[in-house]
Amino acid sequence: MNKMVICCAFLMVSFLVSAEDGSKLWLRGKAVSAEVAAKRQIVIHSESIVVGLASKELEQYWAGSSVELIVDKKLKKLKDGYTISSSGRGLTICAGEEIGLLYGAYHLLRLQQEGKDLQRIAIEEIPDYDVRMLNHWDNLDGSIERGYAGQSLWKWEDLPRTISPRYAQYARANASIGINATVLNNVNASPQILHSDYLVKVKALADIFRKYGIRVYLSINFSSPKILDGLENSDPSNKEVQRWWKSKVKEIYTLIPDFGGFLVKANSEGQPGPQDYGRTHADGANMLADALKPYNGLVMWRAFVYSPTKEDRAKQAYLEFMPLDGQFRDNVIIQIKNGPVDFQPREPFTPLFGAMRQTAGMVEFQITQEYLGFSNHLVYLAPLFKETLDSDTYADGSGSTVAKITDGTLRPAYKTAIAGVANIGEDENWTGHHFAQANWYAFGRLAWNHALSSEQIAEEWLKQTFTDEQQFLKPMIHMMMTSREAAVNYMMPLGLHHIFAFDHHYGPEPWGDRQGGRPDWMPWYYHNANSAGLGFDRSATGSNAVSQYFPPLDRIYGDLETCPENLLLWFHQVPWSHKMKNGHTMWEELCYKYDEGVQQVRQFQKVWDGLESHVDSQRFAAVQSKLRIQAQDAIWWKDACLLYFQTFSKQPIPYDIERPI
Ligand code: GCW
Repeated sequence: MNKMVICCAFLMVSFLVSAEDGSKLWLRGKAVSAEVAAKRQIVIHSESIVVGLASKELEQYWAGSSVELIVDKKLKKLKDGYTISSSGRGLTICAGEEIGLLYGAYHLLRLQQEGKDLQRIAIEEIPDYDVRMLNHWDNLDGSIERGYAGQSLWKWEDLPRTISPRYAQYARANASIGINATVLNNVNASPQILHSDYLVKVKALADIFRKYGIRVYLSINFSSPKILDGLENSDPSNKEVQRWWKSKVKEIYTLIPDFGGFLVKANSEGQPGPQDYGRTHADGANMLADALKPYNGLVMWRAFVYSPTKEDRAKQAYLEFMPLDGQFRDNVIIQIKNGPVDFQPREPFTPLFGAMRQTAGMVEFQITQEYLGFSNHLVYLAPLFKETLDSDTYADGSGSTVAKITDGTLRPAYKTAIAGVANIGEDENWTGHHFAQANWYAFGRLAWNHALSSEQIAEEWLKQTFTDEQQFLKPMIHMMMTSREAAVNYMMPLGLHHIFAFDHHYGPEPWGDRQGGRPDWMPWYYHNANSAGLGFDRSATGSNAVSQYFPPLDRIYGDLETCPENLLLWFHQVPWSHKMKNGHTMWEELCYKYDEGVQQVRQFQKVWDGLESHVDSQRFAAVQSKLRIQAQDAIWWKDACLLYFQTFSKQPIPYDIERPI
């Protein structure tokens, strides 16, 4: 073979391989043949771009009977949802808003891809949250804070003149799962994003996303007036500052008429905020809310605040925000992380949910796996999301789940919302790990309908992304469903938290101690290992964080005997010899849990290896090598943590578990 031929052969192979890559996400429907298309009609009655898109998707991929798409503005109760019904003549998708037809079209295509029976359909879908939003922690230099899937998708240098095809692909993927809002930039926000030069770039993205029903939001830096335009300060009570925001907001809406609003991290981890001028979070949020209100814009004001005071970090958001309850404008929503510390493998829900009675609150989840093995570990997050959403706050009596508190059921709100910190980057497969795509998918599906089960979402996703063969689905659903608990087991079982290596948060470092470092950034602050035991005493004898929960949770969490064992070391410092429900001592149980995590990942490897014939070679190999890393990391976690904690427990590691290396 001459060089040319070899080269062509190589190109052919790489073309074939890349045809099997993960770039298509869950959208793998096959284009229908002209013959099939000729047999059915897709009927629309609207000139709108969104409806046109819905019809185009169906034209291309829908292999069933004819479909008629109808917008009926009277169908307000559907919000941006839809109905799908079948009759002798075919199917009808009805929606109160045009975007509902696009969502309905994707629903049909999903059913088709899943191989569902499409003979008789009667579907009504109304989304649980008004704003279903991704938060990108993307910096203007292309890096992503806590991003593990390559650089940012947004090519700020090239915008607005060069438009990457991935912008539309991104929007399409989001629309297919009902995500309708995106915050483009990091909450640690550069003031530059509000510079006119950047706003035209933002507009270019907004123009693409609009077709898919997605509104653009921006994270703002509270000091923008001062930094960008040299105002004396950025004090929210300064009239000039208020005027500055009003005119900035006007400039934005002139370019982007459907702009969503601002996301704000203020007086948190060194970011500027109203407290710099002796004002409150409410003063700051309301100033922005007033500027946005004429355009129906929203302010998502984050409650992720803590500082190295004597007060338990887990209590600080509540302490800072509760006194402000009732002071926020109706277009402000307090964006609250699911747990009170920071996206740990397991946390109880943040007690602010339900406690603020006159202020809208929304959940912020982290889809990117900052604390869950980056894009190396297979950790399916739907069970974690559901754990928070289904948690009963007891705020309005039993049944006041976080979901019902935030979706408007128990606390009617101007707008309801839910956010997930995105795990998306420019990697070919978008999310680094092929299975991390499932977390993007699951977030969107739960934001639409939080009653869906994690299993159901896993099954849908697997069928669309891989195959609907039962021999593949059964073991893989099981793997996905147990993967979060496996990660908890090998990283931080029994309610341990934040014993990660400093700053990057990848591996274990329970021994970590930096001279001069902030105590609330040191692992010992959280694990409190000593000869007496292990864990953070948040009961009445300790920080009394339990008192921030409604009865009976305060008592349940506060008592060592009734506290759920999976949160034991979150709420209590527990003696090494404490008897667990299964008869083990706490120390033994810790050992067994770490070991169980390792064994679970080993099992994941075996299962995956056995499924080779069901998966294309490229994705098979990629996942296989990631699982290898995960297994090694699990052992690393187990050995490091057990050997370290053993220096305090002074107990042997049980002989029936794998010995530390
Ligand atoms: O989890 C922590 C991260 C920071 C992040 C911060 C936040 C964007 O380690 O990187 O900053 O939370 O949520 O603001």
